[in-house]
Amino acid sequence: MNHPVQPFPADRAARYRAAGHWRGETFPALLRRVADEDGDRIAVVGGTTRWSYAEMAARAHRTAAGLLAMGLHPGDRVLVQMPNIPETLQVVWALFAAGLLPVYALPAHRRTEVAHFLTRSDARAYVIPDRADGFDYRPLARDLRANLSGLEHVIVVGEAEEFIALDALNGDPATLPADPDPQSVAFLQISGGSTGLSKLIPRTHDDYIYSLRESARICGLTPDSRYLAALPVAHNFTMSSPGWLGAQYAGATVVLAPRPAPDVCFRLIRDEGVTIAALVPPLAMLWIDAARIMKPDLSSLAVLQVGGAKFPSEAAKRVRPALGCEVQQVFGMAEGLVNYTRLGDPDDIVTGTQGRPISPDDEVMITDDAGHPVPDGTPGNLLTRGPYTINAYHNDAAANARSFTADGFYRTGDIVVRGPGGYLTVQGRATDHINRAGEKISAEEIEDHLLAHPAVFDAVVVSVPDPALGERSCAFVQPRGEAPKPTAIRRWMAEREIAAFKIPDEIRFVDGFATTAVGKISRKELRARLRASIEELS
Ligand code: J2J
Repeated sequence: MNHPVQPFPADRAARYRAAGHWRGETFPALLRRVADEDGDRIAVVGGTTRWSYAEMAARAHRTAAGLLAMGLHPGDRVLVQMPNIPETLQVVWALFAAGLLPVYALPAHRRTEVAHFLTRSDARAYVIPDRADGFDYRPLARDLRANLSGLEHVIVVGEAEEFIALDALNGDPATLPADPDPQSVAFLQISGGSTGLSKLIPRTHDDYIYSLRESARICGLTPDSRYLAALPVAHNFTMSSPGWLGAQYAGATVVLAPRPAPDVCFRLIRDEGVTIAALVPPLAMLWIDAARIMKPDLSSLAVLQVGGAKFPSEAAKRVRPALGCEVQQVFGMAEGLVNYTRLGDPDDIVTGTQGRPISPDDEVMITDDAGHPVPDGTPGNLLTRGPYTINAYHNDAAANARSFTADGFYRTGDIVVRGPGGYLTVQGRATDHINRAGEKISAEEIEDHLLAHPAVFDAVVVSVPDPALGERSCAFVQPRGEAPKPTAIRRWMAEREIAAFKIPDEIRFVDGFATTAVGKISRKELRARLRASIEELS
């Protein structure tokens, strides 16, 4: 079996410890600490449920012991595909307490992605809700368990049918294992997937908890803060920047929104006294527009964080007038590096940049395509290395060869400019993915699906600017003979059981793709030309 490892070179690890970044904290110890220090405070609110830290921890500890009693062993991986409900936090903390490694899938993922995550991570168990957002996860789990030999256990929150109900996992916390090595891998997060299927990102206790602690500090969280999780809790932004984990690190209250819609969230902000919320740009713009009409009481809201995709500065300027709160831009990635504009920064920084790194030990290198550093003020490729950025993906030699330099810098694929004070402005990206309202879609992955269609001879997928989504996906399809109807292609893709957000927003048929005298041009260049052709037309 392939155990996740996160090899920080010894010299850098020693430096991060000496600097006090890595303090040997682990998730199981963190849960005990918050239960101890903040026991009576409300840890999480969701629907009609409110759990204190003591209650959340007690539940997590009993579940953890139940998971081990079922035959799982510390170090085993467990795929978690859960919506924004308190039980999700219970499950994640339980996995940590049991020394099991959560692997996170988004609720929108379907069979294709889930099977990939299960296989890549060698997960032995899969945690799902019975139903969420109109989708029944049990038939999916049934199918996967019948077809993937490594998947032994399915745990269901709600009506379990033949599976194990979360509530039935009730063990003796005295049986829980000793705390893990702080430098060991705590969980696997999923990558945005710029080439092919998502890669798995191994994060350690030491590195992630450092980013949580600093994120909570930078975002001004105290035990009196109330963090609204409006985006899916499995997303790295919602989890860690500062996210619900950062909020709980600080002993604050996490308020879970079932959906990010303005009516739902405005009500929660008012009723629960939410102080900080995090959104992707299209939702922030939706909230701004809705607030004009709905005139909600958002007086408790001090900070709106916006990240996951570029927030246009004109939109950033509208946040305070419309919502009455400060805006904080967040430019992060599940692989590590997170940048924040700081609370109280001047307006031009807050509206015009995507922030600066968390850590003085985040090494930021901006290069031209030949790999030579460019001066500040000049756009270039962002590479980074530091105390909470991974050094390798889990079990993926090809991706590692592509994504990391010999001395351990991660190639983010983003094109940025560094300005005064180390603030970064995102200019674009070098990789071919579509950032659709913060959801990253690999062009290559979608092209591969399209090429499997019998009536498709060739296909090229590109991103197109979109007023509502930031970017939408457009598939150029060269048919084999008569072109099928776009709706037929879309339906066919949905039947391939992929996340709905990956189905092309637009399908255009072409007679063929450009070739040059020396043969076929690269797909990268082809995508660039097709993108340009759309921009010319619009
Ligand atoms: C432009 N592009 C951005 C921004 C991310 C905090 C916040 C976001 C993520 C995230 C995260 C951007 N402006 N403000 O994990 O902890 C694009 C970049 C980046 C990629 C990473 C966090 N914020 N992006 O979005 O792993 O292209 O993480 O490399 O999903 O999103 O995507 P992801």
